[in-house]
Amino acid sequence: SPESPQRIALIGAPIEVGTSEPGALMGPAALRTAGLVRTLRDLGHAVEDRGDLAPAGLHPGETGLPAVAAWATVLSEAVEAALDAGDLPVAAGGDHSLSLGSVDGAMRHCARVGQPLRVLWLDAHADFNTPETSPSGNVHGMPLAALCGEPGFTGLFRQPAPPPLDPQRVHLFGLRSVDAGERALVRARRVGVTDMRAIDEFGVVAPLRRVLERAAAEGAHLHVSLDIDFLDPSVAPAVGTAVPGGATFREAHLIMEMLHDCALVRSLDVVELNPFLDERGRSARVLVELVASLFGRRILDRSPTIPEDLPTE
Ligand code: 6HN
Ligand code: MN
Ligand code: MN
Ligand code: MN
Repeated sequence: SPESPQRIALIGAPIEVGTSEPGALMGPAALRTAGLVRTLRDLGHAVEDRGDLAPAGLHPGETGLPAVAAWATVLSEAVEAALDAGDLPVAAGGDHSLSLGSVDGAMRHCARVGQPLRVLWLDAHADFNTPETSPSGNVHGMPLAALCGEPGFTGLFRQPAPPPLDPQRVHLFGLRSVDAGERALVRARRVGVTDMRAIDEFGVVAPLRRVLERAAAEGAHLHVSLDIDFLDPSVAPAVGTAVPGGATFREAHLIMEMLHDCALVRSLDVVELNPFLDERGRSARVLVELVASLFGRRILDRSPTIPEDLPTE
């Protein structure tokens, strides 16, 4: 049931090899300072803080594909092991290239237990560039393309690799900045999309409900990847790639409550927090608030199944 306590494994990934804007490696520390562990424990969960990962043999300051691959490997191993042990892994970043590892780990776990994997990507961006289409060359704009098996990423994943992620089981939510090359790819691969235009027209509830119903119907493992730039920069300024017109706090909060109520979320990334750009810890605190809602904090106890969600008393 959605109310049951979880065993949560917090996995810090202080990684910024995927971006050209320094500061994201302080993300895990800022999330801890903002009370991530304490908040989840106060909700009744058993939280094990596994500390920060550090790929063996990776020299500080090393960049490029070898560094990205080293991070993907350690993260994949940590997330897969946590899932195999029945824990719910929360990967705290760090830039969005960390999802190369976390989603890869979830893919391996799901392949072994025969469960379909669905990915909900809360982000201003599609992160579906390839080295060919990328205007910046930054790997944090490419993880979904790599995970979905696009060419140009040889040597990134540990071998043998599971079959690539099904792009039609990926849903981009909050999209408002897409590069020309990735736009064509997102369409050709038929990635699911709820962009800001759709959210403006229909709100977050109807589109998200559809995504969750599909996941529930196939008994999927839902992996949620929360990029802080999903939020409007006025809500969460600690972001290297700010795009105006993002989700409000209330929209994000409602999404998290719906994700909690659906009880399908089995792994989570919290990425792209850049504490160097924050205002007195505000963005880190916003993220902790949102994670708390995803893990069951509610304003008042109420049934999640009241028809039309109207309060009855
Ligand atoms: N992120 N589409 C841009 C690029 O450089 O490929 C921005 C990517 C941002 C990635 O926010 O995780
Ligand atoms: Mn499982
Ligand atoms: Mn992203
Ligand atoms: Mn983004």
